[in-house]
Amino acid sequence: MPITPTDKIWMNGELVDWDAAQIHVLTHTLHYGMGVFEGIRAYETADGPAVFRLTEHMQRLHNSARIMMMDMPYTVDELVAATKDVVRASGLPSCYIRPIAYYGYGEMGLNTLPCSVDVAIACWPWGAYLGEEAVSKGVRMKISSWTRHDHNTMPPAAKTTGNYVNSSLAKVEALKAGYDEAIMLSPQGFVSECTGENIFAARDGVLITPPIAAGALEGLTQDTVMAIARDFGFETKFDYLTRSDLYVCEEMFVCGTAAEVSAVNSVDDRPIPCPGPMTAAIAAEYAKTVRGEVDRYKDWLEYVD
Ligand code: PPE
Repeated sequence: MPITPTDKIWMNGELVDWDAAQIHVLTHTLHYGMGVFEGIRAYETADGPAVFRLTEHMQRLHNSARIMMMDMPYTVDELVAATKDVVRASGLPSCYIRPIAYYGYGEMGLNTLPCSVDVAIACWPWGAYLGEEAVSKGVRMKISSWTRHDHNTMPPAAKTTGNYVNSSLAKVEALKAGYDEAIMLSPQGFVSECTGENIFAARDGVLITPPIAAGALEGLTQDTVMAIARDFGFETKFDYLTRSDLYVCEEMFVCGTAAEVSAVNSVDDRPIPCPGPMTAAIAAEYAKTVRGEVDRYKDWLEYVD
């Protein structure tokens, strides 16, 4: 998906011009893939742009860094303030925000301990992540031939740049085969997540989502969806799912900051009712929640001004 440039990018404490936000070709993370990042959205609200669950995203960034033994040079509060500066500087009413912490230039080799950590935060306008069609018709899913990382190989609980090599292999395979998105199975064969979204599937009226133990990222949208579902009186739980559970589920959707709540219309060409009633209700409520239109969840909005 193409990037539309904005004016400024925050780099190591300063707002720099978009085109000046460059790094050296010998930047450590470019070679070894050990960086941590986030995907966040700001939405247009009646009170100006607001970033959805910003502090929690920055806490997760810090947690990813802890898993990687990377020393974060900025506190959560500093990153929150920097994000608001970037969004404000863009003048955009809504945008996608990409913070990244990476090992910079100056060291080579696999010992990361002496490496300096650089941090950047950029934002730009980003539309429907799984395509406009996906929103109206639902997405076609394929179980990937690529297995999700194991916890003892590449910790999937950390949002690490290198983890996404696995996601990209699966994404391209699925697109080439004519599907919209891939579903990854854990090394034990359980449903894990998609290349950039968590999964919910309904069995016997219960919305089930795979746990972190199955290799899923601890999704903030997943958490938002569970809160919204409970308000509607829908039962939700973390549990293991097999591919057969997906083939016979009553309804299914995937969710993430970029993808928001996207209904699934088939898995491996087995049709799934789409959008299911719980999916439709949750997707509509999610759209209102992120825009500050649901009083109960207003605390999740962090206003830029
Ligand atoms: N799993 C993965 C693998 C993942 O990348 C994301 C976010 C999620 C689950 C959902 O997490 P959350 O956003 O907290 O609900 N994926 C980001 C997009 C990745 C990309 O660069 O593309 C996102 O949604 O921003």
